[in-house]
Order: sequence, then C-alpha cells, then structure tokens
Amino acid sequence: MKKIAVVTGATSGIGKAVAQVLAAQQFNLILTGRRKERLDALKAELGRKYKCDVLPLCFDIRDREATEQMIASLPAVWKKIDVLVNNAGLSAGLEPLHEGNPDDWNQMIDTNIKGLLHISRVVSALMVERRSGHIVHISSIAGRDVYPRGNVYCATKAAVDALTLGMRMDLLPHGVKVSSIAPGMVETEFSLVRFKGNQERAARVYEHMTPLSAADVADALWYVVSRPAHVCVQDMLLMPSAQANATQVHRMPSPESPMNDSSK
Ligand code: NDP
Ligand code: 8X3
Repeated sequence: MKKIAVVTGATSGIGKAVAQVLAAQQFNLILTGRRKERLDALKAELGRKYKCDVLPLCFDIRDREATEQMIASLPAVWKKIDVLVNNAGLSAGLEPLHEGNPDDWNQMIDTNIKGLLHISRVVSALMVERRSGHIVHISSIAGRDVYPRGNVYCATKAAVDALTLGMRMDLLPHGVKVSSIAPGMVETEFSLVRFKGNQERAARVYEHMTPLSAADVADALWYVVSRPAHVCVQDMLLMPSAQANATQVHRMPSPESPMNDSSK
C-alpha cells in the first residue's frame, strides 16, 4: 500500500518539487495551496506520470477553521498520513523595521507560524493516534542568521526552528519524528512574492550566482524522509555553494562587472 504525504504550498517552488519527488517515490499525496487551477494541473500531471492518487485541498492556511475542517472531513483512508511537509510560507517586503508595513508582518506571522501550527495541530493528532509519522518543516537560513531588513521574516523562521525543537520533544514518546530543512537561497517565486511582482528586482537576487533549485531541496527532503525508522535527521542546513551565510554571497564575474562579494 502507498504511503500518504501532505505537502502544504504545493502550487509552486519547493512544495511543487517535493510533490513531484514524493509521487515518483510512490506516495499518494494531499496537496494544499490557494491557487486551485495549479493544484488541479499538478494532480493531472502526477496522476499521469506516476499513477499516484492526489487529493487537492484548496484553502488559506491562515484560516484555522478551514484548515481544521479540511483535515477533519478527509475520508478515513486519507487520514492515515505518514508525512507532513510544512512548506507553505512567504516573505513580504524587505524594509527596515521603522518603514515596514504591518500588513506584511501579519501575513508572514499568520502564514509562516500560525498556518504551520494550524495544520500541525490536527495532523500530529492523527499521527499520535497511529503512533507513527514524520513532520518536516521547511525553515530557512533566515531563522539562524538575521540579515538587514529581514526583521519579521527572520523572526518567523526562528519561530519555526523553536517549534521544530518543541514538537520533537512533545511527539518523541508517540513515535512521531520531527525534522527541519533550512535552505539558503532557492530560486522559486519567493523573491517575486517578496517584491510584490517586481520581476526585475526578483531576478537581481540571483544574479551572477547559482542558487539552489527547488529540486535540490526536494532531493534533500527525500533523504530526510527515507531514513530507517530508528534514524531522525533533526536539522539540515542546505546552502548554495556560492552562499556562506545569510549575507555573504559570492557572485561570479561577468564581462560587465568585476568579481565581487556582495550581500543580497
Ligand atoms: P513560492 O512562493 O514559490 O511558494 C510558496 C508556496 O506557499 C506556494 O505554493 C503558496 O501557494 C504557498 N502559500 C503561501 N501563502 C499561503 C497561504 N496563506 N495559504 C496556503 N498556502 C500558501 O516560494 P518557495 O517555494 O521558495 O517557499 C516555500 C517555503 O520555503 C517557504 O516557507 C519559504 O519561507 C521557504 N524558504 C524559501 C527559500 C527561498 O530562497 N526560496 C529559502 C529558505 C526557505 P498559494 O499562493 O497557491 O497559496
Ligand atoms: C529565504 C532565504 O535568505 O532570502 O528563506 O531569506 S533568504
């Protein structure tokens, strides 16, 4: 029988790549996000390529009632969740705190922290009942290494790290593993969302360097979830070779620009 994974934020970037890897590894998938047409397209693609069953759940993870109701109303067979990938998240804006937009702060806090809690609460309870399961958080280098103007986004990812440790302790006696993968720069829709659709500004983030791809993160995730039952990779920091920490990125020379080390 195929295992079941829930991947939050599967409409794009890392979540979509994780869905593809898990489908290739014979999982059936519950995929979440707000963009229904993308969820439906991914269901069709994965069903065709890997013959896996996909249940698309379209909801906003900030909405606690909707999240609880979605999981509560799953058919019994879909409630046997083996893996939860807490990936849905975003950064909004890159301003110093005194110029920041509190609506952006709320969106990040409500999605990256409270959204993760909403779905973890209900899915972990199902895992505890079955005394089995694995929850993987997609945290970030931003949670360990604060950078200028990253303020609230960095704080949300530090909170994810604290929750990884807290949940690991609480779920330890119940046979449920908790892991964290903290990537550095990954080229997805992340910067486009951060800069509110400004494509030029988003593209500059990855100029003259090779960032991680979403597939690189999905590959790491497969390593984490495919360990034997007695092994738990609690924490993985996954950086592009060209990035040493949150601020130091080695950008390769181009004909127009001299070699430089620069921050984002
Ligand atoms: P993308 O913007 O490509 O994907 C973000 C995903 O999150 C989308 O599927 C989006 O779905 C979903 N999402 C956002 N808000 C909500 C919401 N309110 N309700 C439900 N789903 C939501 O970015 P990434 O793939 O890069 O980001 C995935 C995770 O990886 C995030 O947690 C991010 O913080 C983290 N990360 C990213 C890094 C990077 O450099 N890209 C590095 C380190 C960590 P939809 O819009 O359809 O709802
Ligand atoms: C995303 C990576 O360093 O751009 O979490 O914040 S970073």
